[in-house]
Amino acid sequence: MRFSPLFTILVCWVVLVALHAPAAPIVSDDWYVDEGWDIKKEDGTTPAFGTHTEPDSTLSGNPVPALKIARSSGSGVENDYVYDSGNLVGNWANMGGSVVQSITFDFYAGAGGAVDHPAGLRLYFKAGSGNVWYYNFVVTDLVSGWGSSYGANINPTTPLTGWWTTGDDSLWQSDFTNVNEVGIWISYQPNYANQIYGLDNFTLHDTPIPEPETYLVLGAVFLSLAIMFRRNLDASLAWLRGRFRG
Ligand SMILES: [Ca+2]
Repeated sequence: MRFSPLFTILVCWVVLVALHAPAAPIVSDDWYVDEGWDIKKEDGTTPAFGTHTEPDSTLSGNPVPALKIARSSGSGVENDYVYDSGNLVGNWANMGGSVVQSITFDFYAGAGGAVDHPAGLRLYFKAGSGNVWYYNFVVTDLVSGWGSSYGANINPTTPLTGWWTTGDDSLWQSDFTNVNEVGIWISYQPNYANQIYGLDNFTLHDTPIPEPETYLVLGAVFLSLAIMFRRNLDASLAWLRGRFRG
């Protein structure tokens, strides 16, 4: 089977674009200004164990500035919520109405000590019903310093794998349209002082983030196409070179 050089180039381009298509952001907090986030203990009381500073330019971020979370002393297991509630209007509060499909964020792990990651990290949202929904991250997967595009897929009609609540899990669909808080739950390293963490580009998207399996499938498809089109591709590149040469 032979395809024209232009057709081959077009197919390769479409595949490459599909591989790199980013999720479209609905809302994104980048801390270029104070985004109005807050911090509290896991039981809801304040002051929290840690402090938050926004915007903070000492952590860099992508780009500068970001939100800084600091824990100056440590005594046993301590958990805080770092969250947005005051600015939950429109798309933030009604994630079902705006059809949120995923949430991603950049996270800075700078605990110091033996490892830089926190003892625990979850994405969470709290609904008007009182339900708190969590998505756990494997903290050993977090890179030291800034790591980008951590996140989870989320769906307005069905709780996706990974999301859980200790409350009534039949309320997912209605909880999704009545969000009071959204943010991260962080568990500090026990008994370790001067821990620094950070948050940037906390974003709600209208498309899912690709799972690693999706990349594998896309990779396999691309490889098959590459093998199929190899001869055509060689011809296409020669054709292109010829065009530019002359
Ligand atoms: Ca930023």
